[in-house]
Amino acid sequence: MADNERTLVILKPDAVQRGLVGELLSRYEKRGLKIAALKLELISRETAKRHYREHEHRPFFASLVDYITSAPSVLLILEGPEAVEITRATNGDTKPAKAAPGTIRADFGLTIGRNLVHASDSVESAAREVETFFGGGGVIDYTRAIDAWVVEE
Ligand code: 3AN
Repeated sequence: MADNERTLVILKPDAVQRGLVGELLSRYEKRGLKIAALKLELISRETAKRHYREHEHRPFFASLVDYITSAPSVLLILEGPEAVEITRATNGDTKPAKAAPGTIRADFGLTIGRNLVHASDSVESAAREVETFFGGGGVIDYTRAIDAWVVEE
């Protein structure tokens, strides 16, 4: 069986404002991923700049920080085998026009500037992002009764 991983997901302000939180959480849950942490938070500008620091010199950096801090986001940690890759595949391509049908960004999004969700792009980024958003606690280790029906031993 593949290694269990944890990944950090953000349901961005557009997802919350459009009333899509339940629908998007449901997609991850139906895929079999387990929620290890979950909270609603207005991301601070300082945290947003740190989270997106690799894009600091890109022309869209200021609007990206404005967008992610404009209203509350839902932050969560998903857990499961290959959770990093599986969650990004569930989200779809960064650009909604290129996202495959059936992915979140294709089914609910039109433009890159309102692409609804974020997920860590590697196990290393996930560890850093989990620390950024849940360093203060809130992650719970537990098993689900259905786990043996989702992942083979
Ligand atoms: P992903 O979120 O798919 O990992 P990244 O890390 O390349 O994509 O970009 C982070 C975020 O920056 C994207 N989710 C998107 O909101 C924004 N972004 C990326 N490229 C552009 C762009 N060319 N124009 C506007 N916003 C962008």
